[in-house]
Amino acid sequence: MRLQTMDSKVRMKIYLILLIVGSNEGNRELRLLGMLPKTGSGWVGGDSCQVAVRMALDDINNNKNILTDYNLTYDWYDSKCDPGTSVYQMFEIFHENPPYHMLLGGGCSITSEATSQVSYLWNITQFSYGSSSPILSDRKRFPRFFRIALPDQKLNPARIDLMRTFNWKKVATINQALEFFSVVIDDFVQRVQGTEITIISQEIFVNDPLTRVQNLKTHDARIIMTAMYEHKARDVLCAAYKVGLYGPKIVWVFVGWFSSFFWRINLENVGCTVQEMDLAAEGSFITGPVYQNPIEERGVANLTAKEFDALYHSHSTYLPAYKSNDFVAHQCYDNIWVSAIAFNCTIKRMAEIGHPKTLDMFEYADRDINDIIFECMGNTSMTGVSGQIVFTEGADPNRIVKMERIQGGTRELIGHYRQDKFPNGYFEWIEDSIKWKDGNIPRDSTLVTQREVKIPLTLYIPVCVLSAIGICLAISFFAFNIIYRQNRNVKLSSPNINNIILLGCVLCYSSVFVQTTEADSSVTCLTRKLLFSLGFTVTFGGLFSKTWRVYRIFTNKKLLKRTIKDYQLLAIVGGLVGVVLMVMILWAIIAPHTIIVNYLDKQVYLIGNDAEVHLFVRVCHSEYSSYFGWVLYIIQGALLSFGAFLAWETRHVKIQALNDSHQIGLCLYNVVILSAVGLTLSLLLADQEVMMYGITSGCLIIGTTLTQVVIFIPKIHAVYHKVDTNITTMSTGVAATSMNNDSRTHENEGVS
Ligand code: ABU
Repeated sequence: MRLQTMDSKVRMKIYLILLIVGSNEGNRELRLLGMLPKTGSGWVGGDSCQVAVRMALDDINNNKNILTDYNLTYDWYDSKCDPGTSVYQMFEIFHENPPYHMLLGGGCSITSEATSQVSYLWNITQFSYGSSSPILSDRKRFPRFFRIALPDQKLNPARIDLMRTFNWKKVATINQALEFFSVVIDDFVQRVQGTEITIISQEIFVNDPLTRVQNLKTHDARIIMTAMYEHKARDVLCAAYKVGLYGPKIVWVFVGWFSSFFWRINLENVGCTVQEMDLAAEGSFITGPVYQNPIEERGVANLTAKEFDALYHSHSTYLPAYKSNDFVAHQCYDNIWVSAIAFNCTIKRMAEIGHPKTLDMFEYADRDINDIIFECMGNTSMTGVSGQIVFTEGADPNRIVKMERIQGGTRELIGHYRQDKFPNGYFEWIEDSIKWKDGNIPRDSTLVTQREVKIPLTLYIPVCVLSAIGICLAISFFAFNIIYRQNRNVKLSSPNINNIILLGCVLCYSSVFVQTTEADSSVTCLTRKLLFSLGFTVTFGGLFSKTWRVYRIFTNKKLLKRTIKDYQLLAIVGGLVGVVLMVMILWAIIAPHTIIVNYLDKQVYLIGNDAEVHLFVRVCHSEYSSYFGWVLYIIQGALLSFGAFLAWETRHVKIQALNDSHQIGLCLYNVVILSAVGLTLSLLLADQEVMMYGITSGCLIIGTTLTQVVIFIPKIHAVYHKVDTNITTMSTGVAATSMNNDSRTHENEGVS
């Protein structure tokens, strides 16, 4: 009977009449008051519950073995899943109606919490059929409260095992800012402490979850545990759609007591279409207890769960619209039966102790009667259509957890988690029931793999082969120098210095064997620089020292008679090498090289939309490398400038075997062009180590090869074509002379 406001005097008369009449056997009324959420938001399964309540009342009142001589009645009000409404209505009804023996509800935890903190003050026991909040287990706060539903934190072991099953180690949580949901999430967080699972983000929202959902996306959350009422779940999914946090890689985990198609209904004020909500919800997991007795057994009502199911769905008051919340029916049915058993126990107990009243005469002042009801409730143990029901304090039952998944827009059963089995729970999956998109299990985060950039063999080998060919060429020129050392052309071209030049070329070539990546020691770091710097210095030092000798002789008459010996030129080269070595040694001492891992942020490759490859390179780093590098550049630049000057000054010495000025010009041209190209490209390709290696090595091989070819080919040509070695000069007014007639010493050591 739905309670309407009626004149209190009339009600009082009815009450007195009922009290007198009710003392007659068979008419004694035991009054239940139920809270059924039928409107509002949160959970509104009151209608689905009420059908089962009617069935239970009929079954109990027609059963001669229970509450004999008593009539169990049930009044209800719409709690609207709202705490304020629930308390206000309860107060009004208690005030205006004859005493109730028990308060049944709420269907929502927030109404149970609000009412059970005051209902005990009326000396009334409260028994909920559907409240899942963990805090309701707290007897200090809710002294006369029992419930039949499994608290939501009991689903957490199944959720954690779900993560283990699919190797999800990173999880985010989001909950509505209610104590109920915060406690569920806190329990989850505590349970994962010390496991391999990490909480990457914990979001809490009061009203609009949009910014929190955005934050989940920012944290790259993929697996998201939720705790909220279903209208808030709709807001969350819509927000997820709006921020793009949906698709096959996103896995939401919702609770099982949401209505069947919670993501598709009541979308008027949500701001997303059904299609958008379908996209956002697809792939979500739903974990909830099995609400009906999984064992085919007849309980106290002489019904199996299946038989009850059939009767429920064929009941005259059942409407198809109740389907979305009809999971609660078994608990509602058992809710009435448990109350009846507790009342039965109370009646007996009162008779045993010779209580002056019978139970139907209960008034709110009768604390002692409520104590008996409470004690009887606590001792009740029965098999119902929802399963085994016991009320051991602090021991919520370990029910089987049902695992569902939203697939193809519908909610499909995929398995069960047997946490009823001691000691550890395990999954019983329904074979092939999970349909992952493209057969891929989503990852718990973007898969970031790191790959070292190495110089590929396809580049390294050709570069090394070219370099080796260059070295062979240098050795060939060296052999030529040795074989034809008595040849006049070779003699005049300073073969010793030429060999030094070749040594420099070999050093330059050798430097490309040392890779610029995969640096593994500071020795490797210095080696390439050392080889190149020494090679460059020796090559151009040798070349320019020869030219310097020509310059000295042909720009100064007095020196025509004076000898400039090879060892003096070698000393010059040695001096230059010494300077370079000193710089390198100081570099190694003052700013030793270390190996650093350089992440190439601009080079992140996406594999599908779920994996990234981050490239890194191991390179050499020295704190003052730019300073020491510039010192070397300056030395080499000065050498080149001086060489250019000498080449220019000796350009009129017209004996090929003697004067390399034209070849030097060509070499300088090459070096400058190649250096410019190399430097520009290396600046442009700062992060492209492989490309850098290829370009610098290429420039080096081309430059070195051109240098030795330009220097030596004319000499080979002169030897084979017997070119005349007469010396003339037209520079700076020095008179022409003939080396052939003038000095034997000159012939022995080239120009000296
Ligand atoms: N029967 C729905 C459970 C939700 C709640 O405890 O509020």
